[in-house]
Amino acid sequence: MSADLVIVANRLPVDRVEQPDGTPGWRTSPGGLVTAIEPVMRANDGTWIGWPGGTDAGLEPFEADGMKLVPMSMTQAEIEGHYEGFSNGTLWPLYHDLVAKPEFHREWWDAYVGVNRRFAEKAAELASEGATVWVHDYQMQLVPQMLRELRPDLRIGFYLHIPFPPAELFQQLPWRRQLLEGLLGADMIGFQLPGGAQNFVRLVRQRVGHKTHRDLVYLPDGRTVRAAPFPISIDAAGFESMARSEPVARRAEEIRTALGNPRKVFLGIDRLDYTKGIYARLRAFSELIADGHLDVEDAVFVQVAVPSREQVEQYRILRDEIDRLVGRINGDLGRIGRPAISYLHSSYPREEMAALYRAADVMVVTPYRDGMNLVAKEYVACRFEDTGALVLSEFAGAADELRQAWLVNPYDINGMKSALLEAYRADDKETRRRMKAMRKTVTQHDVAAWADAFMNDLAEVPGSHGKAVRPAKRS
Ligand code: GDG
Repeated sequence: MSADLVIVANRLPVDRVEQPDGTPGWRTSPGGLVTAIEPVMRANDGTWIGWPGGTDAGLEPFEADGMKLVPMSMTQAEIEGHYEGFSNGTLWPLYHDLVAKPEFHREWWDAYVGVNRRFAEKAAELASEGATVWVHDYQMQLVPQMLRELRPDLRIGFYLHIPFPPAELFQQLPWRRQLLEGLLGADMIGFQLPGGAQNFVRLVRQRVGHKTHRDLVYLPDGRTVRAAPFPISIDAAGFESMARSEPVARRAEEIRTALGNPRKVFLGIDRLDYTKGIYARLRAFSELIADGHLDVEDAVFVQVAVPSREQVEQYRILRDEIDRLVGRINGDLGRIGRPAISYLHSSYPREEMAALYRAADVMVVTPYRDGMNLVAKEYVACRFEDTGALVLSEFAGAADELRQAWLVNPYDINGMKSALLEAYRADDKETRRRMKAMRKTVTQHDVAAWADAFMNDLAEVPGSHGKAVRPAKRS
């Protein structure tokens, strides 16, 4: 097996499921990344290397939905050190502006290095002569350099899905230089926003001492590395057509009926993560009820919190805090059959997500820091009648593009209360004007445009290696 395009990501784009006959099988996981990359994968006969979850060893490569997938096993110690530890206990909070305190443990770092090395070796083994390898996200930052050493013929791209922090924060990392050098193994490094790319270039200049000019880094070996923003997006047309479908329309009606047909439905959908600002947003909403600005007969808040990283201590604490807050709010402010907050700790099929987006009048997305936030874009894509209001944190990458949202600072509870109330009270003309503009943005800059832009630019980095893999032709 040898491939002209290899994707390296911590996770495979499939989940392990039990089939009706009890045997194990695979289901494509519904993430936007798969939708984005699938067409490029098909056009170039690509191979995807990643961890399928769990500790099964010796899994064979297989095909799912026409994609060639190569499962990488992880031991329990690697899951704890590399994934839960260094990736989600060190890098995740550090890269999200220290929303939680990152922990630095040398044995976590060692596990991270070991897993990155194994992934790099697998990519080196599978890539054809001059192939393109696209490495994804914070769990894999050492792969570009390790791979470059093994296979100097390759063209290597890296994309970071989360923010890249300012130098002042990044500098805390005991392994800062290794991570920068790891990334510099790539020909091009993509970030969500221009700020992330600038932070990176500045750090490389200061910490590694390479010459830089604008978005280019000049390495002593003659290579040039480009660091540039590529804001990610969604399959906007796919979401819209799902939202327009008859079953989703019916389900949206059912949801509103089940909620007691309130005048307005507020909605939050997030992985249960401390970066997402769920606690503060629910407090802001509940204060509006307690203050008498909203009434539980008129307004309900549906909060979907998708289980996430449940083995990590901080996530367990957060879950308990939110459970308690919701219990207290509903106990204090709810009436029989009218809770203030309808709280769901669960994940749902995509159609159910579309029905929720369709049922919601005010979508509330208030992370303290977020690379992009696809939920905000999905809501916009589903509002094909140009109705509905989006309340969006200034600190989500999506705020750079969705300027017509009601933008808020999630640390400012009073400001958030005002924005929620304004969005609730806004007249049709105002919401329509804003939604129309946002829909234009999301439709034009969809995930296919994102993947094409990345692949095109990677093919054009001056002095890079490898054959160019071109984006898939799209109809
Ligand atoms: C990272 C960055 C960046 C959620 N619950 C369910 C479900 N989802 C889907 C959503 C959306 C995706 O998961 C979540 O994406 P977000 O962007 O909102 O957030 P992260 O998970 O933190 O993603 C982020 C992203 O990577 C992409 O680069 O935007 O900033 O943190 O697509 O719809 N999907 C289904 N059931 C659920 O219950 N089917």
